[in-house]
Amino acid sequence: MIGYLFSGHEFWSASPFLPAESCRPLMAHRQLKEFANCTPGNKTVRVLSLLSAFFFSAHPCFALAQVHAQVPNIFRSSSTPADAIHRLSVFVLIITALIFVIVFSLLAYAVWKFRHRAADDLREPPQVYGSNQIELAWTVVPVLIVLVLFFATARVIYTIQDAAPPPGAIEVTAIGHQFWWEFRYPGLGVVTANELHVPVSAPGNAVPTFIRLTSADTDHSFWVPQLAGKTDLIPNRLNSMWIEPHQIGMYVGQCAQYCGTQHAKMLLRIYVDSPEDFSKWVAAEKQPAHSADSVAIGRSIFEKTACINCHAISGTVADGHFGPDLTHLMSRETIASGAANNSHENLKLWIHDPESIKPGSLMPAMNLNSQDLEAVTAYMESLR
Ligand code: HEC
Ligand SMILES: [Cu+2]
Repeated sequence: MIGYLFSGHEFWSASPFLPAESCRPLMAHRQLKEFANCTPGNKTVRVLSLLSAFFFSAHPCFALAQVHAQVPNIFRSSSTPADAIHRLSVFVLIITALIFVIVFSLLAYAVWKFRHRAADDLREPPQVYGSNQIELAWTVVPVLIVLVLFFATARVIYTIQDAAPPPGAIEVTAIGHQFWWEFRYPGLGVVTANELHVPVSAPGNAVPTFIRLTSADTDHSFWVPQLAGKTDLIPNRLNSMWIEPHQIGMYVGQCAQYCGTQHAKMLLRIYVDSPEDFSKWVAAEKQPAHSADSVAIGRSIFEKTACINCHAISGTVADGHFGPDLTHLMSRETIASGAANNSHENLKLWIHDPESIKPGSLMPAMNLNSQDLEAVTAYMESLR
């Protein structure tokens, strides 16, 4: 059990990131029974360990989602603030583990050494009152330990929160929506959703990304464990945080503050690109929407339907901001905030009936007939 907790794997695995074949829905009934039979101890202990085994093996799967097999991991930090938090947590863990070992050894020693013996005369042992030495020792030592933990934590909090953006830092505004993320790069003129791209920060050429966070509706929380701690997105308030990733790759996270029905399907992906890839991505995102004649029918249906009240596509009349910007929809690997892969089938299913992918999503089913649905999907797929 302890192993499970500290592997940081099972517990944090956000299933939509796992390929279907690695899905292990729930520990099979038979396995649970075997587990119960091989667990020693009385009934209560058995029931408790059974429950915890069940809880930690729970692994809900969504057949629709088959993307990267990466899972967030709080023990594999890959960014300056996350490294500092990780070092601090190991430090705290070592100190508390030492206290645990010392206290439990003394306790075990006392229980053994002073156990009841047949020859005991049953008199009270000597009672010690008012020993300044003992009382000072058990007051001062814990106070010192708490002070050490307090200052170590305060130092990390201050170094992270007081960091000023160096020249050349990337600036992003993240806006939480029920149940998706809006990302704006005010300095670069880019607007996107759910999948954040940032450049890698190499030693000697630090390019951190500073993120200002707010919300359009309820409270959300931005959490990518490998890159930084959690920061809440609160309406009418601007919070801030930063990341400085050292390794190219894709990092996953999720909304860490219950924000409504689909909170669990409000997933985050951060793509840490090489500087060249990042510039290429920015250049492509700045382009207005690609417009091909072959999808003119789909485009006109899109523009004559309520879609344009909620979605923006640059270079067209669509200028809604209730839903994600669709200008470069196809540059994203997932749709609906990581709830499904961005494939032809999923896009069509989403436009036909968002509830089937994300029950409770705030996009209504638009009831297009099958011809129109096909045309609008083709238009969406032209938005590269
Ligand atoms: C009432 C507002 C509203 C209308 C009308 C609407 N949408 Fe949406 N749409 C949303 C919201 C909100 C989301 C994000 C849902 C989520 O992820 O929880 C969304 C998500 C999407 C996505 C996925 C985008 C992404 O990157 O995740 C696509 C594609 C999409 N809508 C297409 C359409 C099309 C096509 C129409 C018209 C037929 C349409 N929408 C009509 C609100 C709307
Ligand atoms: Cu949320």
